[in-house]
Amino acid sequence: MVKTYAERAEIFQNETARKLFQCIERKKSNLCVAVDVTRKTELLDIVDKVGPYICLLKTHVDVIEDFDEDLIVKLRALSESHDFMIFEDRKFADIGNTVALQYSSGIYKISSWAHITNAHTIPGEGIITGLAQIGKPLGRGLLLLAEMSSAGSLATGSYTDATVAMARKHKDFVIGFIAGRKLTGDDEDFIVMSPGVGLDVSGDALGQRYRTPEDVIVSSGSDIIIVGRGIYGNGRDVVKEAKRYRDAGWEAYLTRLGL
Ligand code: 5IU
Repeated sequence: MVKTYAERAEIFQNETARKLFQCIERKKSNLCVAVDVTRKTELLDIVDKVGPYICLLKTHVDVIEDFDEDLIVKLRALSESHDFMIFEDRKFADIGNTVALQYSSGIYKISSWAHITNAHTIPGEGIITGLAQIGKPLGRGLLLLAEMSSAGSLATGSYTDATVAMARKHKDFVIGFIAGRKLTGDDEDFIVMSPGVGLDVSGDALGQRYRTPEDVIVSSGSDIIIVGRGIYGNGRDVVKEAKRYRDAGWEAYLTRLGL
């Protein structure tokens, strides 16, 4: 029996994972919007429009040219008023001591505002313990990059398996994976978020590959679809597209439950 988001929300050890699944259930949305734009006002405008339809906002804060503290204040206010969580797609990849500094310090102070962030496992387990030193006391959650959506990704096979093994050792802080499919059995509770989701095109000119929400959620057992340019790309009606992906993601989830 496939468990519902509400049932799984009760199982997680990690507070952020529990809150995210409660939010998904409340809003009937497994949609995460990835907004890769370079201006504060543009980012805030898109987030305000898509906010009602998403459970999670994915940011790349280092591409914002006019970044300042005020952006974080406003993003947090939108996260409260529209009821979504924030995932900074930082993809940490250094030794534990360095990532702890990158997570807590510098200009962005990611740990102070991002409920969720993510890390490559190439450095080994120290990356998790380093990030956990900062994130665990704040109740944050970490996703490990077990697979990538881009063509020719090296994160496959034994690399993906070793990533899952690392996650199992840190279940209080590692809440799941970025991957294209469910990687563990139903008895284990990890969240799978899948980027590379689009309904209209099959890829971009730089190696991105797109699959449909149905493929990702029904056939591959993923939990959350991550959609970027399919929603805010050139000439698109952001609200219309956000609703369309929210509906497609939820339909796919109901199909997976057999409803
Ligand atoms: N992203 C991927 N693939 C991955 C990982 C992250 O596309 O394997 I890890 C990010 C990059 C971008 C978003 O921020 O997800 C997808 O955006 P588009 O839907 O616009 O391609």
